[in-house]
Amino acid sequence: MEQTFIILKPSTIQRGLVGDVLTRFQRKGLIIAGIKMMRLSEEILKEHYAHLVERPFFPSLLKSMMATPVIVAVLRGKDVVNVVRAMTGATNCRVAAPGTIRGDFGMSGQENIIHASDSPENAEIEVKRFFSPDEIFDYVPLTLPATYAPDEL
Ligand code: IDP
Ligand code: MG
Repeated sequence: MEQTFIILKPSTIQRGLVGDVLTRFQRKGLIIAGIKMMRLSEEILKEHYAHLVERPFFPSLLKSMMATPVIVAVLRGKDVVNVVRAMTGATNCRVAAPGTIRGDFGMSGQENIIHASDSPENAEIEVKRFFSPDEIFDYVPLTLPATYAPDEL
């Protein structure tokens, strides 16, 4: 089954929203294949946000992402990359649709609660960037046959 990678950003830790955000993914029927707390280094952030390093807001983004440890997780499910991006919502929380995580929990463009991989290719790269193979678990939740039709599995 497809995997995606998420970061619960420092603003989410600071504001006590970790449970609320994770609950949404669990209620949706996604499998948590890996989860841990870690501090992000400048080095890993420059790699992860390579597409933004030249932007004027990058120093502020770096500082924000290093303000506290973060929670990183690998979620598994059918078409999970697109499902999680849709649940995440637009980058700026003030524009993100109500019902999305950013739309419901935030007010900022930078402090926008969560990172989620934007393509299956990037998801694979990001999972490898933040997790070692022994930190990701293969198991079949008992709820799986009630979550999908047989031909979807
Ligand atoms: P995404 O997180 O929705 O994929 P990206 O464009 O990849 O959006 O940007 C990565 C992160 O950089 C955003 O989630 C946000 O925290 C931050 N960011 C993006 N654009 C801006 C901006 O214009 N001002 C401040 N922070 C920004
Ligand atoms: Mg992005």
